[in-house]
Amino acid sequence: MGYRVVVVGATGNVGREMLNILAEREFPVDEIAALASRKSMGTEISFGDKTVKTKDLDNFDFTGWDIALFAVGSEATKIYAPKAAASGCVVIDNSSLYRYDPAVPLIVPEVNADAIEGYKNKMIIANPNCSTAQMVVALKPLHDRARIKRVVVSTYQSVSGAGKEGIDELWDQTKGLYVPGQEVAPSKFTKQIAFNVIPHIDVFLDDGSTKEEWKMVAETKKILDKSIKVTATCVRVPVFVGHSESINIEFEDFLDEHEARDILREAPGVMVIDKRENGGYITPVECVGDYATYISRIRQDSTVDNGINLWCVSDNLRKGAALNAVQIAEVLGNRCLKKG
Ligand code: 2RA
Repeated sequence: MGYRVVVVGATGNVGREMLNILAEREFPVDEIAALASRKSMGTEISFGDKTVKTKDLDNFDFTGWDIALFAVGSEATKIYAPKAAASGCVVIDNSSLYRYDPAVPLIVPEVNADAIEGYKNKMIIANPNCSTAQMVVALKPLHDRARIKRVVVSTYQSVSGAGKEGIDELWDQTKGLYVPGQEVAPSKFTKQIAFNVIPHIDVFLDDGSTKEEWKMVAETKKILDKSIKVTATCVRVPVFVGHSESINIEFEDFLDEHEARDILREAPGVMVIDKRENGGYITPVECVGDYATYISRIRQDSTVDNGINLWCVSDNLRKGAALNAVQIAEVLGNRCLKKG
């Protein structure tokens, strides 16, 4: 006996990855429904070795369906997630709409799976921002050992975080720089992204930070520990898939870099690639399509009493979105929606 699973936003990058990962991990699916806007209705999408045709989200009845993985923006989520939840279908939402709602659990299974019991409040579970997910996977095992006081993170976020349009803009601009007459002005991003970096993701807030940076602070506190001080600088870089992060961590207690490396090697969801030699570290092009949160460059920060620096890379469409959502569904199924 399996589950009747809906993927909402099946034609987008994250929606397609949700279907791929449900099949890869052999999630027990009795029936799958791939939903998209009316204009995309009938689009054939891969689901393992099968294909499914998209149905119209607007007319879909969620009654009798067990789990709905949402991969659409907050506006559409605001309309359809309550409909699904009211029909008794548990929503796992990748948008930011419900992440900061105290009644809605915000889950990274390797970090706070126990909080999933809160799904009963609204029949909704929130998936974190991609840049948060990989970071808390890295922080959790170290926090358990030496209690983190403060985190300073700089991100190097790929253009796929901005959707298909972000990917297209990098491709078209890069091509345009080499093919006369095909120059492409910035449209999705505020400045040229090809061969450039942009220290601005999402909107600016009154304190001078961006909403993307605020998300990393707020979500780390909700998922891991509200006492941890977090400051972030989120930067868009000309990489198609794979977010990278330089993370500086200050602990309550001293943690030796060798012990930190050993702890991370054993941590769930983590792969350590850390040799002090050419190529002894992870780069984003190497993480694409993987499940792991990769960690490299683990070293003492001798400028403070109890500091560690590290480099963290993960596929933002997978651990940063679709994989984490499917892992939440696995925990939900195993702990809360037991089938005969
Ligand atoms: C980005 N984290 O990278 C945001 C949303 N996916 O653009």
